Amino acid sequence: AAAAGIVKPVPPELFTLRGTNAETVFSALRDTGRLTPADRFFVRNHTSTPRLSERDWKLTVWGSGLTGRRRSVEFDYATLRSLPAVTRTAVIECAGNGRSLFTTQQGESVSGTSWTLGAIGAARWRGVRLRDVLHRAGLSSSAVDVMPSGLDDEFVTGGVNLGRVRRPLPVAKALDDVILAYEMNGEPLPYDHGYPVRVVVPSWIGIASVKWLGDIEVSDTPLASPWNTQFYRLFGAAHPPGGSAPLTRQTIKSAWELPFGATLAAGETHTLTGRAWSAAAPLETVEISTDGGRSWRRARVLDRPRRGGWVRWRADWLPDRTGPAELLARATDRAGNRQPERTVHNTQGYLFDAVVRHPVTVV
Ligand code: MTE
Ligand code: MO
Repeated sequence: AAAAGIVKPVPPELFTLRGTNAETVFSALRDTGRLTPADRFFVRNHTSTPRLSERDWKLTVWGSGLTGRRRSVEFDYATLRSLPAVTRTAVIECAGNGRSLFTTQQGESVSGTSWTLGAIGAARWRGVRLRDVLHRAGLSSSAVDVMPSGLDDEFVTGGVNLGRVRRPLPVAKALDDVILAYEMNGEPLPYDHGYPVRVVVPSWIGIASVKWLGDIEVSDTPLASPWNTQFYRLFGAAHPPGGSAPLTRQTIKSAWELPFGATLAAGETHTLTGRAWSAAAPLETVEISTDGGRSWRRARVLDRPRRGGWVRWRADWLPDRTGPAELLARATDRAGNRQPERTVHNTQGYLFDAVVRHPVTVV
């Protein structure tokens, strides 16, 4: 199948199309390992995937947060590749992953792309440390914010041109674990995931991980863009007027590798699988309930938990009654974060972390 503005094939057994985006069918992860193959990795495009070439590509690092009189430094692709390389596994998850559940599960209305739970993937990213690039460019001790911006088309919404996709990072995060990646799972980045170079900001919401990187503004005064002012804050009655502070870290979730509304036979033991992840700390436990949350038992966690990665889990279930049923899973991490029963509403539907009531039918 072809999708507007996405280069890779997006067959319906692997992806659900949502506007200019493709959501991974969560149950299609069942036969994958801890890393999500690029051909199943969700795509979130504000406009469409540009087909850039590494020969013409360059990165411009500029702004008042650089030292000296240069205030603008260019890196071509070969120079970037000559810097020390690092490899890191990191999840990229859209801030709106799970958004449709505000409506289907909590009866609340929200705006934005109507993801279920498949706006997430985990990959092994190879590239250079943003820290190394900033130091080579001449980072000043007075720098406070660093703002990568993409080479895809300017984003126009409601008749207003918001410019290139860009979002500031505080310099402390930029110097910590952020990488400029040129490989995904041992291959050059696919076009849809930011070829030739993207930012990867571990544990932060997906918008921070700017694709098709073109320039980085380094500033000695705070920077803003629509992606940290009008979007990616919590708005609504339960939040400060004007919204919360800009969102940074992702939250905690779990999901069954089973279609919503799957049919299961009564009187048979089913080995059910899923995944759980938390941005704050390694996963501790995954509990499941098949009686609507009255009783819980532990699922078997199959992977060694790591911060910023997900674990696969497994649980057997022998349904004894036919009819509609709900499967619940609840993740807890080592910092004591646990999925709540409800997520506090926010109008743009970010950071849904509540226990999902996954509908199935027993026949
Ligand atoms: N970077 C650019 N340049 N343009 C975009 O539209 N989308 C962002 C981010 N980086 C985006 C971008 C959002 S909202 C998310 S969730 C992630 O990329 C998705 O990364 P993926 O498409 O590789 O899965
Ligand atoms: Mo996103």
